[in-house]
Amino acid sequence: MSWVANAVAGCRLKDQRLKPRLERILERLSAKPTARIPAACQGWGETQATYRFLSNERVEAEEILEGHSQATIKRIAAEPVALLVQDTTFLEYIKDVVGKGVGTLRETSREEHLLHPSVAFTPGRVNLGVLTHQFWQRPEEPVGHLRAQRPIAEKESYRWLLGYGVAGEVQRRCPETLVVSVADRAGDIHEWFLAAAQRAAEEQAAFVIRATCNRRVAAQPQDTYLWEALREAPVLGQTTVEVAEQAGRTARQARLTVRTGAVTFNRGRRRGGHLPPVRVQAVYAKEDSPPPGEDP
Ligand SMILES: [Mn+2]
Repeated sequence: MSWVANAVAGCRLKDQRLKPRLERILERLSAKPTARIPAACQGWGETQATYRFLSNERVEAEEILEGHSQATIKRIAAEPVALLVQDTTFLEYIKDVVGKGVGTLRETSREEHLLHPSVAFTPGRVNLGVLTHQFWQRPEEPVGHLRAQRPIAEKESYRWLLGYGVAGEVQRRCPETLVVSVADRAGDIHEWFLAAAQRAAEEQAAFVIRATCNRRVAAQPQDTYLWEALREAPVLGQTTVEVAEQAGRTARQARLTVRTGAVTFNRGRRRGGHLPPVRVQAVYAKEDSPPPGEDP
């Protein structure tokens, strides 16, 4: 079976007659992923049919993704390690507000949507597929100090917890695979560590989250900070990474020393109380001898 047929087989569309259409659309768009719909489709009839499908009120995004997600979970189950990478991407639609035929006047409205998918990869960077997506529009942003007071569920950081929940569900369904939820600095939130610690063992996915701040950690004889605590931690080994060129920096290979240690993050302050302290395994990678004049 082709991957497209495989991805559509598990879809439960309300109108099952639409499945061949979905299969055709996936074939066309995956063959030319950067093309506009008319350029990806073959002929005007097919283009119109695609637009009809996409504007069909009875077809939900979840229903389209479901079959592909099921197929992705099967691929994950066959791997020893799967990385479930989540991140937020911004989709911007510019619409002409003024109709055609009114001269050169051009007025546009901007509509921004946020998309937060979980995509599965092998450690060798083979894409295994998309698991879930969260799609939303930002409500009017309250001013800064009000924003900090909102409970986590109302904040966008809640997306990361939902993403970790997805990883836990995949772990439960793929007990032979080490499932690792991966996030950039936006995922460094105390609630995530607590959620991980509180989950039942069979759905406790591992996680790798880039640290965003130098948190206070519990230590004897007195508390210290994360970077300080890890500077003396046991060395796991050395690794080399490619450092990309940037303004004021030439590309180079950086030799990193990797250390690891268990640390306890102190309780987190939140409106109406504190979150309990939580113990995590921290990994510290540092370039020991950067070229003269360069930051490590
Ligand atoms: Mn990001």
